[in-house]
Amino acid sequence: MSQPIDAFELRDAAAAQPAPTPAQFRQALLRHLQYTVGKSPQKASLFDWRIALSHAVRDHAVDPWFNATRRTWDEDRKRVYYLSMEFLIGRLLEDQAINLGLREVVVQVLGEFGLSFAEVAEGEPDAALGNGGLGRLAACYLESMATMGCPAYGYGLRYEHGLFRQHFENGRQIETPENWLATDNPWDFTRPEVAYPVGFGGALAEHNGAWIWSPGSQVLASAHDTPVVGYGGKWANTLRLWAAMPSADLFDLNRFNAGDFAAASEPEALARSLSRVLYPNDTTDGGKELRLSQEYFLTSASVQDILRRYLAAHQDLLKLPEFVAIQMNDTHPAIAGPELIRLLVDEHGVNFDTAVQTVTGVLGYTNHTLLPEALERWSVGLMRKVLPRHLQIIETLDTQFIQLQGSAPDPVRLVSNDQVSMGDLAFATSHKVNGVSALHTELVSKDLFPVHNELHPGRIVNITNGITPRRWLKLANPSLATLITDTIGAGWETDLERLRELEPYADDPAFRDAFGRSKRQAKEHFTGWLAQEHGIELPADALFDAQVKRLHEYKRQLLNILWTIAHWQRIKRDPQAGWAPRVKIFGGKAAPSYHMAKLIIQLINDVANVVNNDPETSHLLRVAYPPNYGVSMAEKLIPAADLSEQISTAGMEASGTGNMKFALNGALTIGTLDGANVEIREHVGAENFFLFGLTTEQVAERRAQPGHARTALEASQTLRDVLQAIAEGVFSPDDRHRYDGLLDAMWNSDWFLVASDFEDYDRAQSEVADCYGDPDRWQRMAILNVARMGYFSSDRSIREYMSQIWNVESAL
Ligand code: GFP
Repeated sequence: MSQPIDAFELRDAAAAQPAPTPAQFRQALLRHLQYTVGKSPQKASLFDWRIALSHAVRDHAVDPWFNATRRTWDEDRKRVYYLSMEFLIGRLLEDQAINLGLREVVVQVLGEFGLSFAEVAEGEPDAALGNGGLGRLAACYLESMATMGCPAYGYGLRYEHGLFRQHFENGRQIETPENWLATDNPWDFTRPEVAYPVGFGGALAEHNGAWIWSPGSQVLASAHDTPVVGYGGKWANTLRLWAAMPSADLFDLNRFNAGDFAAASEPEALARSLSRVLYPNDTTDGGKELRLSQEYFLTSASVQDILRRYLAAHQDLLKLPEFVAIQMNDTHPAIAGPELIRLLVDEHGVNFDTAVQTVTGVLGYTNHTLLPEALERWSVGLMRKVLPRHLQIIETLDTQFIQLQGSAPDPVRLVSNDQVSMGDLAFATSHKVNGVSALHTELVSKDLFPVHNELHPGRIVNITNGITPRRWLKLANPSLATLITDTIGAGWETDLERLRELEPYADDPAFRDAFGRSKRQAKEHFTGWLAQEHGIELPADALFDAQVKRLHEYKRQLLNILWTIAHWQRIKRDPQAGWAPRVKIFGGKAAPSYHMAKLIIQLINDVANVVNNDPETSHLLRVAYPPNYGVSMAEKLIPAADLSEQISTAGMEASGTGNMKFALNGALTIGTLDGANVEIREHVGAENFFLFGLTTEQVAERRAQPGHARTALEASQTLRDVLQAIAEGVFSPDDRHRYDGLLDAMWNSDWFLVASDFEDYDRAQSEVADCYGDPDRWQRMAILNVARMGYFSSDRSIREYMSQIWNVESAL
């Protein structure tokens, strides 16, 4: 008989593993190279080294991970579950090495083999499991939860192809599948034993007053875990990603043997499509059904896993809120409410009203946008087809919600005009709803959910977004991070308010010089990479003026490129006017079916083509648009930027987090009073921020004025000249009419108020130029920006979530 094994016989995981000596780490690395990868150092490729190194680093993550998991069980702690369709985690190797305190030893040991950490790490594909701010926020929050010792799981989907890969052909965006899983993913722990059936469609039947749902089809959700280690390696949580697995019977062996190979695999392929891509094009009915099914797939598997874990240690389901907090990242997982109610009522016999109360105690909902297009609405027909029992539950919730509104003549409905409103549903089933910046939360209360807010005062809270300083300063900007540590000592990494200690140095010429040198290093690092990777050469002594984010009309990349044209025209008119050389950097993807956003991308590339090849101006103005913007490009680009463009139409950007990353890395912001710009400006000081543009109230007033676009254009000769050049085909000589639609929108609708804000933006841009011409002043402002960004650490945000929404304590 075998001896029962205490897993921790292997090692006492509670005892912190001492940092390895270089000799020990070298041995571990070579062991993995030989026994995990099967290569000798002489024959190993960079790929082999990276896999071996990832395993050697990963080994150090396992103990804190075991330890945290075991302690959470032993101490019966409340856990947080963060449900998100996106986790934009990017690369993990350097991130984990930093958080585990291994970076120096890795650098040294790789050096012994003639390798640099940067070149080895560069081969890691970005886990592109997200699109923009929402997904990157989820990744920052995971890291902060681990750093703060908040017991938590991230739940998401393991998209085989993530978001698409972007490249440009004749300036146009072309999408191809992302292949991040094509080779070994060393961070992935496959858990084949953790698999849940998720049902779709089928029929409902009543039996003795209870409803029985018999799904028409089923797909298995199979778990893949990645440890998320906090800074200092004291705690680690789990990111659990679900992959869709067809159940074995979906493959038709008989048909296959009869030679009908494609048909034999079709049902299997369909099942797998659930975790193939993020954001399938949902302009078709099939696309919509797939998207809703993906959301349910994520939610159902996660909720089943959460209940299984809870029931392993408890019996009373009504105490769920004491031990479980589920955060819904936007409306995508909003089906969690009905799903939990369904499981409590149909499978555990809980009374409906009690189930609703319990579920509401568990759920929280973060709203990330006021844009109607992003507040999901599913047609009742689709819902009935895919999730008939959930629709029934939602209809009951709707009836209750109407009753709650008493005699209101026109009550807010969860289901209206044959559509289910997932925002209203998420609100109705959560005990707390949060906006992501002070301004956004105010608008959520006033404009989006005024009725809910009146019925449930106090349910809406604000938690301004944050970013992790480990990834966005320590990892991304080693030269600045080192300067900071040399100046104020270590510790700012977990106590970002300590950056305040840099303030007095803003007036110290020696520090200003060192600060300038660190910016220069970051610029050289970025331009070196850009030249090598994309063949784009940029002068590192120019002002780097960057706008990198998802392409959307409200974010107004158009305003930026129109101003760029105006600037070019001015330089051409007066080349000797002492212009400071500028590089306009753009980055970001457009949704494949978003025509106008794709046209704006093309315009940027067309302008780049003309401007960069103009011998009169190319030493003074360049436009760079490296394709396929993502986390690892951001890590190089953001530290290199001097100016951060945060120029959305006021009232439309919920928060922004890129704005925080740039300011923390010493870029000055040119921005509107929108999202978290408002708070950034308050923190860094109005005098250290280039403000322009209409306010949220003025935006509403302006939009109500008939013909506002034409009026604004008539008042701006500069902008008219720009539009004229576009209309004449200066940037599209092969197709003069390419931008007719865009010009027509500028003259006749201009919903995003590009024309209305143009002149003031232009004024702010000349202030930028003046200020950049005074390096001492610029440097001082940049240093003060860095020093005053402590508030925007995601540790602060997570602390607020823990106390205001999750009611959970740190285990550290
Ligand atoms: C969305 C919002 C942003 C916000 C993030 C995170 O991201 O304003 O900062 O969510 O809350 F729009 P994107 O759609 O911009 O990526």
